[in-house]
Amino acid sequence: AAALGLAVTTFGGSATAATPRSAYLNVVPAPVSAQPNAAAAYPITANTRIYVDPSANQVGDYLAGILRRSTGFPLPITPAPATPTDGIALLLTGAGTQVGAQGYQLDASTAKVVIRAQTVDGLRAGVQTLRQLLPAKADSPTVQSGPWAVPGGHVLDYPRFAQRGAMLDVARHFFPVGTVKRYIDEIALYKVNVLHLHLADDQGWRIEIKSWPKLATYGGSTEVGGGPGGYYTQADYQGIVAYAQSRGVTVIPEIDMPGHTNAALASYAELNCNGVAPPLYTGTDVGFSSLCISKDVTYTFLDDVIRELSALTPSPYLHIGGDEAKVTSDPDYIAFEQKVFPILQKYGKHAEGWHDFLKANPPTSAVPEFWGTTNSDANVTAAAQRGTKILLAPANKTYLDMKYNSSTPLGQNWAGYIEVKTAFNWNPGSYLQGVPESAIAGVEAPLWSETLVTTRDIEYMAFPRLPTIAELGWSPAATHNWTAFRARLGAQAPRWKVLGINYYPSSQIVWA
Ligand code: TNX
Repeated sequence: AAALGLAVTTFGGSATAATPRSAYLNVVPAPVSAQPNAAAAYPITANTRIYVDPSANQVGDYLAGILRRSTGFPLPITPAPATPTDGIALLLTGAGTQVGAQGYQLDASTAKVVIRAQTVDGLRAGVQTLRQLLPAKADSPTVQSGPWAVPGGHVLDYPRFAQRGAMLDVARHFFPVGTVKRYIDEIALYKVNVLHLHLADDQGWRIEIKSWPKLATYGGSTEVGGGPGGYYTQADYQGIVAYAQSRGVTVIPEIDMPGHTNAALASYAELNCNGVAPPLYTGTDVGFSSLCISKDVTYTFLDDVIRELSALTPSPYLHIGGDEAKVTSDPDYIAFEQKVFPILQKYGKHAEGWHDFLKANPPTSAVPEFWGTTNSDANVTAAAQRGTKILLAPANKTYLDMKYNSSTPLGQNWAGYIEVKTAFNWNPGSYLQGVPESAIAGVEAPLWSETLVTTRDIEYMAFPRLPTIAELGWSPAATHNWTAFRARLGAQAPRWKVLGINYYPSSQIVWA
């Protein structure tokens, strides 16, 4: 056991039974390194100030917003002096170069808490760690009684992979803006930095396109099961993008093509090869629709959609789907993608797409999202060898819509059952044959919504697997240890209860 008061910790180690487990050992995702100092603690009080480097004011506002609600303290935000001697300081100076573009260091002593980073995103990551060091009630939406001790210690932390993503399918069932924002808050807590929004599929088109208005007003007017559906106005979408940005999350929008397009085909007869619009679709089949590859209007349409969506999207990436084009021949598929890649380029965007699109030879900068269920794919390996970065979303590990087991009331099972241990026990750095860790852009957890209707449904499937995939994307491989993780993850439950997050109480996890 570590000497009293100062422990150098690794996350594979076990805590002694006599001492309560330090909050530093329970942070998810596991930091690169964390050293609790049990002799010190910083008490947040009615006099605490939040000092912020002025260019990071938004991060100060975010932290203050959370802590004012639960503590009832004023927590004024003040421009940071060069060397703060009290309070909670968020500084863009003095971080070691190891923290890189997304990392941070955190020091909590009796006098103060200091988070240092090289970027605003790094400070955001540090603030999420600070939240987890505080008692769960610090996340309460109503005023609670203290004390509010930040336990003493030091953290040095930065991500293993640059991209940690969550995908939400708002096409099969539409989710209102408030639900999407809530999900953004939930993923940000685990340092997930990309929200991939699946905005169009057979069952619904969910984003207003001014030059093709019926896409949203008609194509968005239903959903799986025949409900009323819905869509985001461009203002709604910009609100989502800005909200995400304020939490360090980049939105990558997806318009799936050439398949998964029934909602568009139903909205405009001229997009169909036979000139006849099919009816709207409210079932759950896949692979039956295709844009008309041979018609010029198809590419006028896509130019308009990509132009409008690009203008609304700060991210350099647009996701163009490309999966399950089962009624499109390979030559047609390739001809189609070869016309779409230049449109993206024209609007200054790189393509992200389901890895199926590799058969059409996308530019090296395009990012294939691997969703297969085996650990080898010749096209993905060849692309990685050409210098393309791969996003990993293996369906049998990361799909949050797969059932946990045969009695899970929601979800599907075509890629198998995914209990928490299954989601945890794989190594993104060596998962795909012939794809080295250096070729991995990151990891994403997709949540398809054929069976999901409410916020509670979303949360039940995402928790606790979303934090699990976030851990694989952020934490160093050296911290990967199931025995330690099942306790560390379980220690998150009190916070989920405070936040009202619904979750699956897996018997594999040691719940706090
Ligand atoms: C496959 S994964 C799909 C989606 C479905 C999902 C259901 C992928 C790229 N395509 O269209 O919603 O399975 O699990």
